[in-house]
Amino acid sequence: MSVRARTRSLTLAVALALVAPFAMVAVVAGDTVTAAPAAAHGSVTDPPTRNYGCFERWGSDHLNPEMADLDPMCWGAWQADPNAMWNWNGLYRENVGGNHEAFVPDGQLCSGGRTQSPRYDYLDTPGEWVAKDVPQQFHLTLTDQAQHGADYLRIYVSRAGFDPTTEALGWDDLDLVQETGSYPAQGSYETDVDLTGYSGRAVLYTIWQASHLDQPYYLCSDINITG
Ligand SMILES: [Cu+2]
Repeated sequence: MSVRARTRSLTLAVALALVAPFAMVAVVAGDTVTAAPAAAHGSVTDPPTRNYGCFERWGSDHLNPEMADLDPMCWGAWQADPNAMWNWNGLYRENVGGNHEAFVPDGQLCSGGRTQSPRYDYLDTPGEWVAKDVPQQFHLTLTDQAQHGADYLRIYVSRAGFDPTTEALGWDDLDLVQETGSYPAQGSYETDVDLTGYSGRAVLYTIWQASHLDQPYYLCSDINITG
């Protein structure tokens, strides 16, 4: 077993050990739908969320020292807590009752209000997150490994003047651009997004309200709107 593989196995073992008690609590509470593996949830994979993007670019190369120069925010995130990337699909809260703004404070939107702290906390850090170039109209894909279903996807974009390299995202930085209807349980939920009137560096913020229980996901994707 290579050093990298061993590190990864240990990381996964730690992650499972941490998650298992929560899964048991959920079962005791009478929830019968949490039988899916703890690691199987989902995220916006295109345009990729901060932690999914890091996983996609560096997951098989996360010990490469060049990451610090080539992708400094991912490097910082790996140093802070590698499980933010291994568990790119687990950035959720539970029992929010739709009151997202009450549970997720300004400055903590990309960590879902520091859910499972400190795992995802670094994702709130302003900086040179790698941004994907997108046209003003594009297709968003949310990958759902657990097939939870979706009550809705609520999609926001940061306003002109918001600079994700120097500011942590707050609710008043966002414009709501779309709320979808529900989706049946399946492997991905896709929608067209229209950002006519917006340009340049921005954060796309997606709330995925899963259907199997009250389990919303809070997902920051860095984009550069062209055209
Ligand atoms: Cu889930």
